[in-house]
Amino acid sequence: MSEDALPPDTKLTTTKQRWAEEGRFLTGRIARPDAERLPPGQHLVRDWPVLDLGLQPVVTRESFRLDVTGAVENALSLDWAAFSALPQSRSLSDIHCVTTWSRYDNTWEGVLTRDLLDVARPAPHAAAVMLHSYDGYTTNLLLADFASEDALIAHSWEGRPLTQEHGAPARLVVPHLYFWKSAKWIKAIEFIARDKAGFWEERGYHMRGDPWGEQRYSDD
Ligand SMILES: Nc1nc2c(c(=O)[nH]1)N[C@H]1C(S)=C(S)[C@@H](COP(=O)(O)O)O[C@H]1N2
Ligand SMILES: [Mo]
Repeated sequence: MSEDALPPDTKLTTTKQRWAEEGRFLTGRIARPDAERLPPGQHLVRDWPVLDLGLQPVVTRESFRLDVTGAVENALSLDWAAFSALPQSRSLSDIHCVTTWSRYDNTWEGVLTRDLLDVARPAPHAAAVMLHSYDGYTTNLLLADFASEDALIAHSWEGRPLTQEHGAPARLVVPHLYFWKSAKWIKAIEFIARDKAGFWEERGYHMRGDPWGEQRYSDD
């Protein structure tokens, strides 16, 4: 697909890139989700912070399109009606942001990635996905992570439609990875044969981003 113009460097963008270079917030501890609900180096918040590149695109349900492209047998271009016609599910999960805040018990509603995969049918050589958003943001996921049972393309949070700042009309939610993998204002899901770096992954953040393994930054 055509490349969007990348948003300009903002203060937060430059700061977060520096944290990756310095290895900020690493505790060196190991934790497992079954033993410890709060991953190492995280603290709990009750509100829901907004984090993005500073551009919050206005995407209405009327203008929304979600394209499913690349290594799939059945490429899709879903408008809002087609997206809403897919099976709808609810899931409860925690958020863990690499900037160290976590928020428990978020109720999401939307389309499970597994239900989308049933329709799109990834080709045998598909190994990863690149998510593309309306603000020019990208982030990558291994197919197995994208397909995890609680991952979904969410349109609602706590029973209400997502607000614009949190990614309306639809965003990805992949609860078992740091929240930068959960692309807001989702525009396209591109299936690819080899994992490659998205926006933050190119800027020093980890390719996978498992909070319990404290995979904040890339090793090199
Ligand atoms: N399209 C888009 N998605 C994005 C981002 C972004 O800048 N653009 N930022 C990521 C980061 S770093 C985080 S922590 C979460 C924040 O989501 P929230 O603002 O709903 O808390 O969105 C992720 N998804
Ligand atoms: Mo983040």
